[in-house]
Amino acid sequence: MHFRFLAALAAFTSFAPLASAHVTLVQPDAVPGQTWESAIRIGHGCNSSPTIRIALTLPATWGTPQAATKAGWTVETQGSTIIWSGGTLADGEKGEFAFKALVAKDAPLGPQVLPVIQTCQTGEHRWIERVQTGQDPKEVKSPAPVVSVVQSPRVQVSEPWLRATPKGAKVAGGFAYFVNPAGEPDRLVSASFPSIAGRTEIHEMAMAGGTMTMRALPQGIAIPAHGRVEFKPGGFHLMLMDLKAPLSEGQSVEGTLVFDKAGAVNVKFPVMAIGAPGPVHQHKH
Ligand SMILES: [Cu+2]
Repeated sequence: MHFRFLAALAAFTSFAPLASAHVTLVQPDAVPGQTWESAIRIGHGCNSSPTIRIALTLPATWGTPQAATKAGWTVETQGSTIIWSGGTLADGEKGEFAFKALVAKDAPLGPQVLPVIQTCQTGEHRWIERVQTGQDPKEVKSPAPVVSVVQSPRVQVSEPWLRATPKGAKVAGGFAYFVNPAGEPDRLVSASFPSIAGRTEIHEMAMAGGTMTMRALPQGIAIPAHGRVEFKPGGFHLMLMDLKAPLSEGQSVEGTLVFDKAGAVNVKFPVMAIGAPGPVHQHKH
């Protein structure tokens, strides 16, 4: 089975620093009448007991789901439920379980709850609760993952981070991956961090006459259809300017990224050490 796009997506999203990760979807947007490729991401076991079985139920009106093979696990489908079993995922380990399904042509737009039953060697988690409108998601103990049925899928922002700054610094760098699941290009046009920066620009580093220089991209940057763009030290970055205070490791800063099509996306940027190359490279893969 081919999970071409998802493989690319997962490679860049699997280690995203998720706050109190429960069970989440790698690609949370699905389009009516189109094949939805996603994966559920398991963040932890049950009270330190490893996960040994996962059952995910998709809407009954959608096409029969198909799961990607996963080394060490057996996959079976019962109606619209996919069951992974026979493997072991340690409590502290993050796991992704990929699948795809055809979204019903007449699927109503909006959020759709997907129940997940996670069985561990000892105990289980029933991720079946729905977050009610107006309710703080943090108050819900076992929220089910939610797929958004949308007319066109939006760009996803993964692994956002800001680099800590030395005392007195007036600028800081911001980084993330942008993955565009849509068949149309999108464009990151601007960014802002009103709580800490007077203004923010989109920059690139480029060789000019043998030296690395930085230049502003006032038109922003295109995120190609079914493509991704990586912001990282030494390459594209967000440049936070007129800093109101230094950024220190461990802090987390709210930013807003504005895309042509996806609109304004609010993102929490954790602050990493001054020398940090980024979250991906800290992982021992
Ligand atoms: Cu810059």
